[in-house]
Amino acid sequence: MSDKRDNNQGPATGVVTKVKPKTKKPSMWKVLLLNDDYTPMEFVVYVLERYFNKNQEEATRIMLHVHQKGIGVCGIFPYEVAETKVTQVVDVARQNQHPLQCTMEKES
Ligand code: TYC
Repeated sequence: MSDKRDNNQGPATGVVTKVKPKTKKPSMWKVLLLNDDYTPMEFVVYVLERYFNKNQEEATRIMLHVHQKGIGVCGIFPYEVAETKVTQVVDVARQNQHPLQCTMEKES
């Protein structure tokens, strides 16, 4: 057994394939305001200015849209931001004894 050939061609080699990292962009959520018959228009405008950084013109436009159509988008945010906005709006409406409702819906 002295004629065994050494077949080792050197260090092991192989093709290194990169696995495509499957990361997804965080999905965005629409924050929606709902119309009701009792919340004053000025209060809705205030909420849009205070919590959604709208100027008076844009806030009024969104408020009137909700007033006329029943529902409207006040902003689109990552999940936790949207959740915080909904909580803030519902809380401030409650504190002021207005029935204003705010909810969120997945955007993409
Ligand atoms: N409909 C209300 C009114 O006539 C105004 C209003 C607008 C209420 C938008 C809620 O999300 C709302 N006073």
